[in-house]
Amino acid sequence: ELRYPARLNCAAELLDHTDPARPVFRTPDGPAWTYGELRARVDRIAHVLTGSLGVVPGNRVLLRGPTTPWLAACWLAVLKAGAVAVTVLAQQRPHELATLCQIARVGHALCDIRAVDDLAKASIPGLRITTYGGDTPDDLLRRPAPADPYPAVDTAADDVALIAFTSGTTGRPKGCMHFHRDVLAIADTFSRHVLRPHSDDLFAGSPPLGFTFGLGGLVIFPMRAGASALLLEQAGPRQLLPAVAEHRVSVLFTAPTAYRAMLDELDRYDVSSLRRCVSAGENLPAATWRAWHERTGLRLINGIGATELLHIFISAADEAVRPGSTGVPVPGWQARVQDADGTPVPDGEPGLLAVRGPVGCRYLADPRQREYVRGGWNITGDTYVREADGYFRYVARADDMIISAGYNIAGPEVEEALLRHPDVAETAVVGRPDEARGQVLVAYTVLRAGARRDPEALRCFLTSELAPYKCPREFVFLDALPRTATGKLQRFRLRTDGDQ
Ligand code: 3SK
Repeated sequence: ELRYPARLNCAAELLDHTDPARPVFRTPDGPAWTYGELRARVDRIAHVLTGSLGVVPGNRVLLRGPTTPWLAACWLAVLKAGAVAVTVLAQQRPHELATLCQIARVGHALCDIRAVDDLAKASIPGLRITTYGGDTPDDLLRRPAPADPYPAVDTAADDVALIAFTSGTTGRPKGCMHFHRDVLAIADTFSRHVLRPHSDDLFAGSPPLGFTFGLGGLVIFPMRAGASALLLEQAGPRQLLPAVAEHRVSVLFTAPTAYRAMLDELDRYDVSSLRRCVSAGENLPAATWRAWHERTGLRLINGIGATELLHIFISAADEAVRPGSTGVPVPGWQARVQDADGTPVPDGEPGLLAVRGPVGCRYLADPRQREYVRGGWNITGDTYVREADGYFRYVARADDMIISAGYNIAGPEVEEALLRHPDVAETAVVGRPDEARGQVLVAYTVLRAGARRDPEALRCFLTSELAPYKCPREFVFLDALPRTATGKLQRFRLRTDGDQ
């Protein structure tokens, strides 16, 4: 069981336990920041925040900008000053930002000068915006501030440290509150027991810091281990491989689609520095796991996480990895599969995934809290099967089961089979209403460069892989699948306006 002192400031914990001369953040072009330099910069920002900007403990401070050491420093400074960091994504547009600020009652914003236009356009009443990275005297980094260390505010372990928004594939976004102890708990469970980082590891990855997958993987986990991170503003599959090769990245965080996309370019880069590759954000198809293993010799670490629970709670590494399965509950977490009434279902049968552990869902003033937390369990909205030996296998999002002519079909199973075809880069299989069958399957597919759009070839391939009733009625070819800003597939858009 994890035990933390009753008074705890997680930013101070992350900053104060590593040799100040060790590197913490680097970027592709600038010199590395050491832990000592980071601490001095965080302290300076915290002085400005609580001095001229008038922030007091408990105030909510929005953070917005590309993935840079300065964004990470602002996040740490807000927490060190006892305020609450409200993390958002750079892609969010003015009307979305206005909604998030209203839900989280944000009073201050620290914003990269390059990302300020949309925030200013949102015209949020009462919001005081301070930019960083610019050259005006009122820029956060140019304001006068004492050079003394900033004593961390004496927060309680269960004071709110951050509010992260669910990406919301549908509906109004939900703000998830997380405590100071939660920040350490994700490092002391998933990172410590599954990832097992070394202090000389270099982390990198694609998820932005506004997505807790990225905040954990690029700031919290490396800092908790006294390691360092390469922060990339552009971190698509095309940028990741050269960055891994050039900087000798050892721990990589990205989504299944990026691993699949990187396969095409793998031969051009030396990725021998990689030790750990984490895949989360979406289900990892076994075909992608096998292809990555074949080409790199590395066993991808699959994981399921949620913004509500801050990070990954089911996973497996090394020899414990089983392709096609997510893994087992991370030490410190419990998981089970239950029916809609909360009764556990037998092993081998599909049901709702329910988890509990050191971090829980706490929506900010949202009645949907009652749907997510039932009987002390967090109901993630995923359909899973627990195998007899305790492994958890993903079936589908609970609302993504397709019922066709009386058959229950999980779209991801058909997708998994289609991904075994060499021409298929990405695919999403959804149900379309049909008078005779209730629903029929439609496969939206992105082909690899140069491949021919040949629905008959795909149909023929699938009939050798799956029972005929699981074969899509229609194949639609797209240049890209619709995704949220955090990269999650928006199936509802395919169901409603798939012929866009
Ligand atoms: O939402 C997710 O999929 C996720 C995955 C890993 C870690 C954190 C999150 C929010």
